[in-house]
Amino acid sequence: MSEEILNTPTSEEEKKEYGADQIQILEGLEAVRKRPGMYIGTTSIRGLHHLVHEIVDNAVDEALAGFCNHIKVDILPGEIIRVEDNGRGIPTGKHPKTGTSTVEVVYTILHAGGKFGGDGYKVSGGLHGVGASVVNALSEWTEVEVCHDGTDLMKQRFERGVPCYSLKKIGERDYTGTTVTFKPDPEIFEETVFEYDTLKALLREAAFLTAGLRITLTDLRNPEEVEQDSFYYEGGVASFVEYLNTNKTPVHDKVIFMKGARDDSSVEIAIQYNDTYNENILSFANNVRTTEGGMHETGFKTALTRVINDYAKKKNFIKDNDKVLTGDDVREGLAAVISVKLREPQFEGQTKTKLGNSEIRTLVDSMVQEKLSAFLEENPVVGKAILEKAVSAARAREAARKAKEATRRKSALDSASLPGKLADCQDKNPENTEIYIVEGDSAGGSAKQGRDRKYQAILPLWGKMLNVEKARVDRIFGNDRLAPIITALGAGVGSEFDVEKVRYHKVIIMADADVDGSHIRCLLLTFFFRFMKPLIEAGYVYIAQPPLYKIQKGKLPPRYAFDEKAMQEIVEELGGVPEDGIQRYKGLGEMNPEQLWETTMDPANRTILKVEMADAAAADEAFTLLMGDMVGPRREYIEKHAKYVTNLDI
Ligand code: 0RA
Repeated sequence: MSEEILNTPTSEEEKKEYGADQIQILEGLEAVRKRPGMYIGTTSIRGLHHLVHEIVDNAVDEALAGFCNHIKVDILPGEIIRVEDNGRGIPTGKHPKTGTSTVEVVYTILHAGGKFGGDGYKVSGGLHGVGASVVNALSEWTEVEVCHDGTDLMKQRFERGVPCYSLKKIGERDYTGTTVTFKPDPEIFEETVFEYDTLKALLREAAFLTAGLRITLTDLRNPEEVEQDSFYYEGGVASFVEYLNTNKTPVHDKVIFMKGARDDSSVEIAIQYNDTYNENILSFANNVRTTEGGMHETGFKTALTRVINDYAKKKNFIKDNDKVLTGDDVREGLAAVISVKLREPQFEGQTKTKLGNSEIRTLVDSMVQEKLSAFLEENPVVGKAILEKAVSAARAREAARKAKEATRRKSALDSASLPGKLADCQDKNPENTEIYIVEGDSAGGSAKQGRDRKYQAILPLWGKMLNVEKARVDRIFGNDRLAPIITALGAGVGSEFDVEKVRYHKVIIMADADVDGSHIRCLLLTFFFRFMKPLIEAGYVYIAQPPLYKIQKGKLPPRYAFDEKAMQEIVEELGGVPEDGIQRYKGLGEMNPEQLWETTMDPANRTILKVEMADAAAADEAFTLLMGDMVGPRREYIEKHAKYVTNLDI
């Protein structure tokens, strides 16, 4: 076969068409580069990771079709990503509509599946359903290597989406598959350094959702410290639920798995109750996480509540027309994964992560109604354990309602009842204001003196902190350490939390850089995660970064460093510093108000880290391990993952 051009137009007629197509394609790529946000949501680090998701999704589709069982993702030096699969290989022949190869179509035409369908190529759900051409357009360069026929190894290179040459043969190979290598364009992305842990969480999730698929992630950026993780789950979503309940005590031994299908749609659900008080439901449509929920979640919740209430009545746990179990009651301690596949997913909502297809609601509802009722009938021991859990949740709810009413009445009498320890700011516009939650009275005192009272509020914490993981909402109200936070933020708590009412748009946790400080940060994050999740989702939660070292050389202004490495760099830069010029802070309390302001609170100098809840499953695991009642695994975890624990604090 000729090395050159597979797509040379043959007749004048075709040539004309080809020209017009080519212009359209270039315009398409240009549009993507002009408004990348429209296609991938954001050009932040999240957008950067979306690119990998998008390319991996294409390979996962090949696995779902049954032709691929291993996907390798490598992070190469220079922040380059390589995704290799052992599928059939993207078809390399001439595409009937364009005259170019199908490979070129897939990588240059927006929504290749929709418009240029045919040839068996279907566009994947994708994170935003955008496909490989968008990744290509937003990459400095992309190289695609394909072996489709088990003989010829073909390659095409693109720069900023534009082909450098047509698909050409570069060698021979005796197995099929597709390898895509790309370097995200620094002209487009604000951040181009990949986070190993983020990709790891993403790929683990993808492996859970495709039973029997192996996905291997390898970080080759530092040849001296190659990191690798490999994921393979025979049990699919059932394994996922087991994973969510790692280190929790299940209420029943086995995960309950249900599946069903109708027309072109299918649904798989796995559930298992644990003895905590929290619900953890993860839903997916075409392997894309639907954080905002949607029709599949609604169908599941409605059916679950109905099935459990019917079963409770049948077993005389509750009487007819007696107090029914609410949705919250039947979901207390529930870990569930809902995965639906459908032909034309409609993604709605603020972040386009809410599934809008109403036909899915009825499919999920009737499947759960049928399968879960049958399961409970056949497994009365499990059924009884679940009912006991739900009935005790209902009792606690009643107690919580009474407790809430009591606090509401109190605040109604005294409308300006802010916590006594709170030093509020003058500005009342939440967009301008921040609140520092400070560990320890002495640090709290320094913060109060050092702050800019116009827009900075200080809330010192004291007393014994409640272990949030084990707590129910009713106990939160009685806790003297968390109650002031709830009151100061002024937006309620739990299911009543309303992020629109929050009094500060920056909630900054400020604690020491030591183990105790780390514990406090973790507790507060757990509390926000469990009871004020929208606060984290809105990006309002931050971690302050107080310095660990002060470096003073002669009469020069003092310098500050967050860690030992930075300290040594400063010492070097200053050409050496006498030993007594280096002070290591043991705690925030050691800094005077001016120092605290200068290093940690002044927006002009400080570093604060925004808390992202990118992966609720990972956070849930870490929180549980760190704070759950299983001491053994917890210690083990901390010892093994000391590094990750500090990451979590970020
Ligand atoms: C459609 C048809 C065929 C392969 C693929 C798509 C395919 C696409 C991607 C994207 C990444 N990896 C992939 N692997 C395969 C083959 C059709 C046939 O040979 O009959």
